[in-house]
Amino acid sequence: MQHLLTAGAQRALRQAAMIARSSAESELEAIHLLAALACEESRAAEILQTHQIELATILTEFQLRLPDEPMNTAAASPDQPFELSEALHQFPSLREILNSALQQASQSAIPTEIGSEHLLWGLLTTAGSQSDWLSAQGSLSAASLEHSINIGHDHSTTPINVDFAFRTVSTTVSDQTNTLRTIDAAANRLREGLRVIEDYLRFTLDDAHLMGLLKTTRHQLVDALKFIGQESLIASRDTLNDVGTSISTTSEFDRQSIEHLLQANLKRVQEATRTLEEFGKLISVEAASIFKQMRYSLYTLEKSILACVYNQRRLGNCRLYLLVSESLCHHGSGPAIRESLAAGVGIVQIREKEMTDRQLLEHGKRVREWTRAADAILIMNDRPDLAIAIDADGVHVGQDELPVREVRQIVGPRRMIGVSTHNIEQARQAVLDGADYLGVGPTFPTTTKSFAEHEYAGLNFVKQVAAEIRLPWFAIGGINADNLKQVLQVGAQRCAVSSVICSHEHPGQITRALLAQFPG
Ligand code: TZP
Repeated sequence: MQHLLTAGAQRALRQAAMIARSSAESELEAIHLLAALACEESRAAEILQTHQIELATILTEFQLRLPDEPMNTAAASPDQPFELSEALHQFPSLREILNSALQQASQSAIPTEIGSEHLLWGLLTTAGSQSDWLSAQGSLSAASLEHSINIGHDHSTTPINVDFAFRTVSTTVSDQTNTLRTIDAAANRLREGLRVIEDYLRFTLDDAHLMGLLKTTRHQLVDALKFIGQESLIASRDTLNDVGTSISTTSEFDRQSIEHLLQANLKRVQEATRTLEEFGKLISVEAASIFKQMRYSLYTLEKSILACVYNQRRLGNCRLYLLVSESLCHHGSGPAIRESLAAGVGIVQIREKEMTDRQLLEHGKRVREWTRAADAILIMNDRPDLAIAIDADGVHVGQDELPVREVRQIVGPRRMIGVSTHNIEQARQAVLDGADYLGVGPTFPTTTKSFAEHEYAGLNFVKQVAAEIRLPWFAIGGINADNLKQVLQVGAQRCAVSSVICSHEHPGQITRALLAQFPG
């Protein structure tokens, strides 16, 4: 029977021979292999790192030298499979280690090549004083190593919370290879798609928050693939004989806009995670479960990214948002609304705490007419039912009012939902919850609404949001013509005000004065 070594294991053996030579040793010994395993990019190196066993420590402890010339990796890992008998022939001094590695690899439930992790096992179980030294470092015992080795292959490890049944499927070696080939291709597709989306978030949307979430997805991919084994994926790759590489559809090259490109890649990564999840079930339940989580995270991310794009367009040049309360207005809310609309306010919010529902309905209908005539957006504070009744464009809720999910159930997909936020965590959460815009404040002390001490956010919060969130947002709270500049200076592009316009003798005049301070 043939026993093959993975490319990583082959490289480690060759590297060990080079280390022995540069350390002027006549015979290749276990310590050289240990150093080689620690400097390779391999599962063994990962396991050693997990146990805080560093290459530098090994070199010092055993007085070894790395070769001056880096190893020629092409020559070191030829495409040719490398058989155990050949390794035994070339490295007779490692016979015991290789035999023990073979025994460990043969215990796997699925056909497994001898990998670097199995060589490490061989070392730990046969190499006398070196294995004592290894165990004395970190917490690397035979039991913990066996656990690490089997984590990628053994389906009976600690059960994890997945809601699909997993069966150990007995497959042929050829099925195994094709499964790994499929996973390798889907992982590449996913990695590439994620990169395109990340570049969009970085260079077009400039959204650090969503970019951070996407990066987490990329790290999840790395974690999931550890359960499958990077070396087996590479070994099963056969791009030259992949019939899919020569087939391309016209739609693949048809990208009409940057948003179209974005959407195509969002779909691409979701499809890739589904393939990974399905085929992953044949190899590792842990990996399949991570792929599933990734797919759901990508759905949420898609929604949040597209909400940013869509609402940026919807709110376009709306820089100034007016919250109107009858009680604040000198000459009644009607003149305040009409004059400020004429002067260029882009959004009006009805914020009445003292009107009955009947009064609100009548008042709301009038404001709807004025805002419609001015081509401005109308928002109802806190009342999704009344927002629908007066055909407002949306509803605004605070942290203690109905959550976005419930409001969405009432107002449907098209009306906007604004959410008040008082710290960066609330702002990030509102983006993921599906808000269409945010209120960010209070920026300065205000008497229009009372806040608990801990809710006072200040300019610093505005600055934080400016640095990472691109869903449209309005700085709010105590903003007037004297302090607006400071708000714009820390990065706000939109502001919401109430008393400064409502209580002004000439609402149109102060509106113009505020708008004149916005750039461009
Ligand atoms: N939410 C945060 S601050 C605020 C609200 C409703 C009041 C804004 O009013 P003003 O008069 O502009 O301070």
